Amino acid sequence: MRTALIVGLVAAAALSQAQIAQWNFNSNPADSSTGTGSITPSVGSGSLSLVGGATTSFQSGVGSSDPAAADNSAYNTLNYPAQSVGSGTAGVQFNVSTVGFLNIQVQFDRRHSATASRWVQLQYSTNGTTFVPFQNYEVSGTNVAMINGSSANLSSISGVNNNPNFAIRLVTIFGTVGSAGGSVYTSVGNTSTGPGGSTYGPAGTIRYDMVTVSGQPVPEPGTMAALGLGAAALLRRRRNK
Ligand SMILES: [Ca+2]
Repeated sequence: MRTALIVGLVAAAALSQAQIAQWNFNSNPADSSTGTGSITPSVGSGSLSLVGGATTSFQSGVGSSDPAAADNSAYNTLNYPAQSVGSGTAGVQFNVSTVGFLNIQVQFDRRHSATASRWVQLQYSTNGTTFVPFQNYEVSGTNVAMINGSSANLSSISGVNNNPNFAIRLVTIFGTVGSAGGSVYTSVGNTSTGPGGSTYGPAGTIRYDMVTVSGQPVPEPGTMAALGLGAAALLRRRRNK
């Protein structure tokens, strides 16, 4: 058992989490307006697209985890489906190759306006076309401030490792206060515990910033060999005791 623990610690040290791609949505170079920005990744490479009829503009990202001291832009999505239509279909899609990486994780900051859906869902794809629901995120209370560090740990999904077709979607879904699902969107501004919420509207906005895909580099063959030799040496030493 002790040998396995030591080998595990050595392996973990060799495989620390690294950023694969990140979008900070800021203009590059910075300009004087948060109403402009960029959809080119600020770290790594990948592409971004809109799904289900959503549209976007750039808006201020102030309050997000973006360390930019000035000109912090965010990706402001709107034109979501009408009430009771299209749960899980509209939002934004990020395509990022995970070739060379495993234990994939996703992190993002978000800000829902009062009339937006209080629920978003992260979906993942291993082929770029079929998307699988993975995790739901609600807004707490009627909070319309930036919510930083929403995350998904996809390390249990081996199919997303080392995959050139990996993609995620962040889409709005039906849900009531405290419970995803059902047949209606519930707005952030709806303070009742019942379904619906007369304030929900397609013009409600969900603003994203610091969308980050990270993973652990797949060990080089040399590293694997060294780990294997280390394990073998430890096992030998243990057997000789
Ligand atoms: Ca930003």
